[in-house]
Amino acid sequence: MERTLAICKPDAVRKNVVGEIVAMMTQAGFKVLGLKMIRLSKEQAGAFYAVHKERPFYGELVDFMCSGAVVVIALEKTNAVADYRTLIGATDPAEAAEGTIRKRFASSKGENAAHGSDSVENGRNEVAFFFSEAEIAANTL
Ligand code: 3AN
Repeated sequence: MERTLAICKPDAVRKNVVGEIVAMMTQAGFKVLGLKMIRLSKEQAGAFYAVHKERPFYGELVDFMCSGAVVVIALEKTNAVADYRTLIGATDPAEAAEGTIRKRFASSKGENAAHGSDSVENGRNEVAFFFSEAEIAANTL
């Protein structure tokens, strides 16, 4: 079993499509280990996206992720990281395949509806960024 972190970004929350996105996850066979709506601080968003610090869009990305509520979701499945990347689709919605979350709900490369961890190690670390093991254990009793 593998874990991955999904985030419904502020654009998806504003469009009121969180339920549809979660339904796409569960229909694709993912188990929800944890789910919460939160408002990220600049510090939290900056730390979460620290790997992108040198990229030209970093400031814009951090501001966007703090611009409204997000829904963070810990998912579990065999091959969760790769399978969830397939389900969300390409970063640029113009290149995202039919039936993917970003094809359905993203408006641009920046406001692209959903986040997904990009490696097995990041999947574990990003889930731990938002959910304690005790919290996940309590959710799965
Ligand atoms: P992905 O989320 O598909 O793994 P990354 O890792 O290249 O994409 O980028 C992380 C996040 O940074 C993206 N989800 C997106 O919100 C934002 N981003 C990527 N490229 C751009 C860009 N050219 N302009 C604005 N934001 C971007």
